[in-house]
Amino acid sequence: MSTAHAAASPDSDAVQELESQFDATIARDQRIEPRDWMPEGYRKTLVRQIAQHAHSEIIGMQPEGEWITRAPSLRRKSILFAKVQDEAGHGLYLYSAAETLGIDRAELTQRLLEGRQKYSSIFNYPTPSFADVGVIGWFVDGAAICNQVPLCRSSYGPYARAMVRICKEESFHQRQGYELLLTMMRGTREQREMVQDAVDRWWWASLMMFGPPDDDSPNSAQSMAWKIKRHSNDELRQRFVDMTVPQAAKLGVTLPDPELRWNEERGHHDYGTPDYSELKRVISGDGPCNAERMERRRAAHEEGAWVREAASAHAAKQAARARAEAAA
Ligand code: BYC
Repeated sequence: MSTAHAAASPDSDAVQELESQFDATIARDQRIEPRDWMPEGYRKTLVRQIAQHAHSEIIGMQPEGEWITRAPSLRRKSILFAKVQDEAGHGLYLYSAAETLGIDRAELTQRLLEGRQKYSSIFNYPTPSFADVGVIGWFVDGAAICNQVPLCRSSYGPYARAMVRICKEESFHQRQGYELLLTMMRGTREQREMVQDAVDRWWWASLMMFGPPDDDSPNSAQSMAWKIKRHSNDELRQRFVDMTVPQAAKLGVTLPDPELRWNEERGHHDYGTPDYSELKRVISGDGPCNAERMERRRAAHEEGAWVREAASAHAAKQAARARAEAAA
C-alpha cells in the first residue's frame, strides 16, 4: 500500500492498524521494505539522510580527485583512480535506495543544487598535499566505517543492503590511505612532516563528521527509535577515537589533542571538544571550500546534460524497438 494513500486518512482505523504493524516490524528488528506502509516522517527522514549521504559520496570525489593527475607514481594514480570511482558507485547505490522511497535522482540533485539538501561538512576542506589523500583514507573513510557499519542494520531494507557493499569498499579505502601514510612515514623527514601536517588539519574536522553532540542533535532520538540510526553521534565518535589512537601510535604521528588520554574507568579515551561552532558554519555554507565544491558540482551537472539526454533517447529507442518486436 502506498504511503500517499495511507497518509490521506490519518485518523482511520486502517491507518492505526498499519501504524501498529509498522511499529511491530521495527520492534521485531525486521526490515521495512518499499512495498510496506510507513509513516510520512520515517520516509522523509530516510530521504533526508540517504540523499545527504549520496550527495556526500559524489562531492567527496572532488578533494581527492584533484590529485589524480598529480599522483607521484602510476601505482598511486591507479589506486586513487579506483577509489574515487568507487565513491561515484556509492553515490549511485544510495540514489537508487532513495528512489525506492518515491523520489528520483534528478529531483534530489536539484535540491542539492538549490541548497535545500546538504552534504557532509568534511568535503569542504582543502587537500594541499598528497598526504591529504592518505589522511582522508585513514580518517574520513575510517570515520565512515564507524558510522556506516551499524547502518547495515538500519531498519530500511534498501538502505541497509546498499550499506553492506559500501562498507566493504570503505574498508579497502581506509587501508589504502593507511598504507600510503606508512610508506610516507618510512620516507624523508619532509614526507613525515607532510603526514603530521595533514593529520593536524583533518583530525578535528573528521570528528565533526559524526554530527553535533547528542544533546544538540535534533534528529537522533526519533531516528534511533525508528532504528534508522543504531547509535548516537557521540557513541560513534568515541568508537572512532578509540579505534584511531593505537593506529596513530603505530604510524608515529601525534593526534593534535592535548586532552587525549586513556580513561581506565570508562574503558575509553577521553578527548577534547571539537569546535562545534565551526561545524555549524561549515554546514551552513561558510567552510573553506563550500563555494568551490558547489560550483564544481553544478558545472559537472551542466556538462553532463548531453549524456543524460543521449541516454534517455537511447532508452526510448530501445523501448520502441522492443514494443515493435512484441507487436510483430
Ligand atoms: N555534515 O540531528 P543530527 C563518505 C546535519 S560520505 C553536514 O545529528 P542526523 C565518503 C544533519 O543533516 C560520508 N551536515 O542529524 C565519501 C542535520 O541537518 P538537517 C557521509 C551534518 O541525520 C567520499 C543537522 O546537522 N556519511 O564517507 O541524525 C570519500 C543536525 O544533525 C553533519 C553519511 O552521510 C555533517 N557532518 O545525524 C570518502 C552517513 N552532521 O538535515 C568518504 C549517514 C550533522 O536536519 N548519515 N549534519 O537539516 C548519518 O549517519 C547522519 O545523517 C549524521 C547526522 C550522523 C551525519
